[in-house]
Order: sequence, then structure tokens, then C-alpha cells
Amino acid sequence: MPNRNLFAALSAAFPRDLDAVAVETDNGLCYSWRDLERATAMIANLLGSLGLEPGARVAVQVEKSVEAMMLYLATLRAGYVFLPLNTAYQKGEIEYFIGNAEPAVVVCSPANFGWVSKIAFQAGTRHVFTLAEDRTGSLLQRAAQHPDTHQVAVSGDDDLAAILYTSGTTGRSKGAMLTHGNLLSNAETLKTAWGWREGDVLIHALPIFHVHGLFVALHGALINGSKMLWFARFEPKKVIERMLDATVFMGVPTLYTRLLAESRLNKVVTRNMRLFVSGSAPLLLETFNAWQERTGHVILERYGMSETVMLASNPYEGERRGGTVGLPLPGVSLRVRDDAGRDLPAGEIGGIQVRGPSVFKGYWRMPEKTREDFTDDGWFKTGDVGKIDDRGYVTIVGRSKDLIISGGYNVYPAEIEGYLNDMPGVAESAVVGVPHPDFGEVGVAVVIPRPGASVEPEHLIAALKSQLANFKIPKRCFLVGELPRNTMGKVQKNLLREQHKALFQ
Ligand code: MLC
Ligand code: AMP
Repeated sequence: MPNRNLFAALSAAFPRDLDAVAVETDNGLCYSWRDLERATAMIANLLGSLGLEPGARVAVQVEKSVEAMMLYLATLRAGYVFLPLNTAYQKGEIEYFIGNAEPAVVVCSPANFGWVSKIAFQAGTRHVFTLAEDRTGSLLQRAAQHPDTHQVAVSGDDDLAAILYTSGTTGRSKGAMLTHGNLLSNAETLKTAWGWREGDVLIHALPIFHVHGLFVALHGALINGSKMLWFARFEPKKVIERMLDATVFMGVPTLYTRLLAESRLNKVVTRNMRLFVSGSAPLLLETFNAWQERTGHVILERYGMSETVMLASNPYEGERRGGTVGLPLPGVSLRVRDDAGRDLPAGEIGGIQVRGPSVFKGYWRMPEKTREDFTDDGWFKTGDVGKIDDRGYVTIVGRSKDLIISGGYNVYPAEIEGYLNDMPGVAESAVVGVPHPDFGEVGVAVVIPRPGASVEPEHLIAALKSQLANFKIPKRCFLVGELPRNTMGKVQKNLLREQHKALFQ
């Protein structure tokens, strides 16, 4: 049986000249392919020396750096399971993820070592390392004591490679279990679908703790042996400065609107580019058109999620239709069904369901949630609402899950409402998403205070900020006497959205 370990496939695509530059950072550092090969071997050997159980989780909350990327690759290489965590997550959030995933190893920034290690040791984690943006920390110090060659672990298609936490519409976050087969098949499919070729150079400006930056962008470049221009954070001016040296860019819509706000973005600076990919949130037709007008390039919009990696994409060759997410990728089947479970004909709107090699294995230790989200005949219910036209193009028109996508990050109103409702003086709350020119959509909180309580919106926001990742914080908060309800007593969020839709316009 061939080794289906994702790292084995990625490293097999490294160019023959291992001394060529693989990654160039925005602060002037260059890493060769040999550096990637050796450093991942050393970290994999360190992990291997810890006597971890098969399937052990390695949870990582560190700033974006090339070494953080190497840690991901080394975890795959050693055959363990990578669990990336957004750097914005705070104590309560980290406590939940570590408690739920029970990682054998936790890697955090040196600045957070005190509180993260306390949480980890209490949850039974045996090894906590640190890794800073400037390559300091105990992880690399310890790895430096290990050999720089390593035999890649043998993995099957079905072996776990990563767990990505995605929030549930009710209850706590669920860990989507992705296998080597899920990730490898998607990387191979996208390599062909997007025409990756010799000489490609990727601008990598996304965070590496979610699907878009960690899998789609990173695997795309690596499985093609392509160099990356690596940005620790997205800064539009710096990205534009390097565009002449690149051919591929991937971003969430906010990145495109911020680039468009720069007067230096034009046809000259983008003339060597061959592909701009957008995803993770709806791309407004307005942005799609403005981009084409300014740069001459047609953005390729694609659709995916943590549970499925990439599902659909506009064609590389052929018509890229703004406002659609394109056609199901080769090997992926999509269908649209009504609430009664009947297949809908072309053009009719219903729940989007998917089947294919990249669909995840299930939610970590939540078999009942996994069952709920699959149909009896094995299709995954995406929670997205849309239609497929008679040419096969998919359009997403909404979501049946109560979810706000803000700047490409998912925010679950139920989670924010839970925190608000627990605050003194709050009787009830509702959080809704409203249009925002920069983030696409942002949360707004509407709160009913308890009778006689003195509650200030600023205090509620400040209290949320101390407990939750910053991107989840509602941008505005209103106090009201009552919430609009239907005859069943359910809050009518559509009316709240309508009421506040012009807040940021
Ligand atoms: C930052 N802020 C946000 C925010 N990001 N608010 C709402 N939504 C967001 N996404 C807030 C901060 O809380 C802060 O508020 C203020 O904005 C400035 O913070 P910042 O850290 O300086 O922001 P910035 O670095 O400019 O970040 C914006 C961004 C970032 C757009 C670059 O959000 C980002 O990288 N987004 C990409 C997310 C992504 O990769 N998604 C892929 C998911 S995968 P205050 O009040 O504290 O000042 C997926 C599947 C798929 O969905 O199909 O790909
Ligand atoms: P996540 O759980 O972070 O992986 O987010 C996945 C969700 O992002 C999907 O279920 C969609 O709702 C949304 N999404 C991803 N790509 C697109 C897109 N191109 N257009 C609209 N929504 C998208």
C-alpha cells in the first residue's frame, strides 16, 4: 500500500534543487526546501521522542511564522494530529478546546505560557512547549538536539491528520476530524483545477489556523513545489509591493476590499499574476467587478468549509461567474434538498448537501452531532442554503445555521448571547449580523436589561472583550425593552437585521 501521509506527498513535490528558496518572509528571511526538510525532521524527531500514543493531538496557539508552519508539517510527518487554534482565543475558549481534545502536546507563545500551561497540565497534557515569532522558545531549542533526518510515518487515507474546531449553532464548538486522505485528495484536486504550474509563486497573507491559509494556500504551494512570499499579517501596501514577484494570491473578501482601497493597485503591479482566489465568505459582485476593472483579472471564487475542505470552484479555464461559487470540484457531489428531504430541481433554493473524498470523518467525540449532520444516505448537510443552475453553477443565498461571517471568521450568535445572558443585569439578548463595508458582516447585540438594573452597553462590550476572541465582539450594542417575536415566541432576527442593516453603510 502506498504511504498516504500528506507530508510524504508534499515533500515528494519539493523541487530537485533543495537549495532553492521555498519561503521568503516579509522581514527578509529566506528558507530553502532543504531547511523545510531538515527542520521538520528535527521537530518530528522531537515529537517522536516523547513517547506519544498513536493519534496523539498536538494543539498549537502561536503567532504565524515559518516555524509554526514547520511545526504543522512536522506533526503530519510524525503521524500525529494537528490542532490549530486562533491566536485571538482567550482563556475560556482555550480551556474548552484543550479540555475537549486532550492534546498530548501543547505549543503556545512564550507570553502565554503561564496560563496556557496551567490549563494544559490540569487537562492532563504532559508536554507544553513555547514558540515565538522570532524563532525563540523551548520547541526549537529542544528540536535542535534531534537529528535532521526522519523517516516519514506511514499513514492510511483514513488516519487523522488534523482537528479543526468549528462552533456549533447550539452548544460548544465541535472538532472536525480531517484525515490524510481528505486533505491529500483536496490538494491534488485543486492543483489540477487551478492550473498550478512551474514558476508559480504564492503570496501567503492569511492566518494559518483555519482551512484557507493552512490547507488551501499552503498545500497548494507545497504540492506544486512553489515558492511562497510569506506575510506574518496582511498589510495591503506590503502585499502590493511584492505582487510583481508573484503569480497566485488567495484571500477572504475583506483582503480584496482593502487592496482595492489602495491607489497603487492597478494593471501594472498585477501584470505577472495569473490567479486571484477568494473564499470563506461571500464576495460581493461589486468587489468582483471593481477588481476586474482595476486589475484586468477575474477573481476565481470558491466555496469550502472546515468539515469538507473545498467543495466547489469557479473554473480556471471557462467562465468565472461573479456571485456564484462555481461548479462542484471533480469527485465532489453536491445536491440541494428541501426540508422534507426531497431533491430540488435546478434553480430552486434549498439546503446544500455534499459527498466526496474531502468530507470529514466526523466530529471529535461527538457521534450524535455527527449523525445529526449527515443524512441517512451519507451526505453531509452543510448548513448553507443555495441553488444549482442548469449549467451546474452553485449560488449560496444564505445559511440555515445562525452564523455571522465577519472578515472570513465565523461568529456564532448563540455563543455571544450565552455570555451576554450570563452577565448581571441582562435579562435576554439577541446577536445578529449586519452588512459592513470592511468585514462584509459584523455582529450587533440587542439586549433587554433586567427591570431596575443599570446596564451600560459599553460595559457589556468590555466584559465580552475580556472573555472572547476579539473578532467575535459585537461592533455595537443596543438596550431595548423587548425583542420582536413571532407567534411561537421565537425572536425574529430577520426584523432586527432589517432594523440595523444601515448602521455601517
Ligand atoms: C479583526 N477584527 C475583526 C476581524 N478581524 N472584527 C471582525 N471580524 C474580523 N475578521 C477587529 C479586531 O477585533 C480589532 O478590534 C480590529 O478589528 C483590528 O484588529 P486587527 O487585528 O488589527 O485586524 P486585522 O489584522 O486588520 O485583521 C483583519 C483581517 C483578519 C481581515 C486581516 O480578520 C483576517 O486575517 N481574516 C481572515 C480570516 C480567515 O483566514 N478565514 C478563513 C477561514 S477558513 P478592536 O475593537 O479590538 O480594535 C473558512 C473555510 C473556507 O472559512 O472556505 O475558506
Ligand atoms: P468554516 O466553518 O470557518 O470553515 O466556514 C465555512 C462556511 O463559510 C461555509 O459553510 C459557508 O457558509 C462559508 N463560505 C465559504 N466560502 C464561501 C463563499 N465563497 N461564499 C459564501 N460563503 C462561503
